[in-house]
Amino acid sequence: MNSALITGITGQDGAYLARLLLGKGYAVHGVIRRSSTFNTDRIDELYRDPHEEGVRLRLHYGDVCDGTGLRRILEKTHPDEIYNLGAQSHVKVSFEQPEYTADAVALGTLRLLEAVRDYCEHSGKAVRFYQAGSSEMFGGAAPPQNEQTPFYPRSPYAVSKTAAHWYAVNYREAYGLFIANGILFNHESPMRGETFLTRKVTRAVGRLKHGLQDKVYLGNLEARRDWGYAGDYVEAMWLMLQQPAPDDFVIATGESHTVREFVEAAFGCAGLDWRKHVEIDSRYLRPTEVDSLCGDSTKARRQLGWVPKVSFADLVRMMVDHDVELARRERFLQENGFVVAAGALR
Ligand code: NAP
Ligand code: G4F
Repeated sequence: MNSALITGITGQDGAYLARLLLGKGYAVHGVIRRSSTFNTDRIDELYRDPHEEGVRLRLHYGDVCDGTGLRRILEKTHPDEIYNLGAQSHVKVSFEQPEYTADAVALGTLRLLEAVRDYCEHSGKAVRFYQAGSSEMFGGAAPPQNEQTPFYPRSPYAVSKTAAHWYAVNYREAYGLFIANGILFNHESPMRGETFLTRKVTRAVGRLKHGLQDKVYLGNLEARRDWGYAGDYVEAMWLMLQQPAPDDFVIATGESHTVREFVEAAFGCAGLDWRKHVEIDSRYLRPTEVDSLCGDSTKARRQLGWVPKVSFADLVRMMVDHDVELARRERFLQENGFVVAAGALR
């Protein structure tokens, strides 16, 4: 049985990837952070009591800021494939916590690569490694962006992801490790974190529809993003590790929309007029913005045979339908005297 180790398994992509790999018959090991509240909502559906027979999903406490712990997890789990998804992944937050972002995103990757380098050497095992790179690394470079486009990072997050990318390239060249860098453009889903633009908007649409709020405050409406569906993107991660040789790939739909267009589409799905409910709050603006991302994934389409299946319109509809239903339940509980904690209904 193939086995995979996922850092960031409790995040959006970790949850979709774990589901994909379990479906393919893998044993899946996930690294989770100790937290004073439960942080496993997204994978609860996949989780079974480890005392049961034949359990294939196991969770291990760890943190990409703790190299010793990462080494111990490698020794315990003996993975064939590692997916390094763990990160402080919010661009705006990275301006407020640049040092921590660098520690988790750039140094976190370096710590894991160092552990893998030593593990491969002493075990003789050829572990395959996926590094979660980002289109934010292109930042200020003009679209369309592909594997040849020079990086121009515009946030502490993007600078850290760029460092992680180059660490990965260096470890591939220096030590002959199988390391693939995915350069993924924005990908979303009903499991997207609630403070990213798409989910913030679709959550607001659901709550507006059910009379639970009246306004939503946003920042820059003119930025363009190439938004795809997370379920499609984790397939690309897996495909990268099934190739005969490691390489780097841009994963994108090739279609971009402004934030304003996303907002219009999402409100439209619920029959609402966004102009009546959206207000601008400068606190959501970034000191340096990435104005326009639109990916050219020709290489992935040719070499991996990867194509995105979910269109922009279907993605917006999927997220709005999910969040309108979520808000309906929240309203029902409120009307029946329950106090509903944010996230409890996810
Ligand atoms: P996400 O939902 O924010 O999930 C991030 C995951 O990393 C969570 O499981 C989080 O744990 C974990 N994490 C955070 N800090 C950690 C630390 N110090 N040690 C160990 N784990 C830590 O992000 P995502 O959207 O799934 O993205 C997955 C990866 O792809 C990230 O590296 C992100 O930067 C990158 N990426 C995302 C996109 C996108 O559009 N989604 C595009 C390009 C690249 P908690 O649950 O405990 O917080
Ligand atoms: O949803 P966002 O916060 O995503 P962003 O900054 O593009 O980053 C995401 O995608 C990257 C891949 O390109 C990942 F690497 C990264 O981890 C993350 O998943 O913002 C999208 C756009 C930005 O231009 C932002 O300025 O929406 C704009 N925006 C406008 N109002 C807002 C808001 N973004 C957020 N989060 N909240 C707002 O109120």
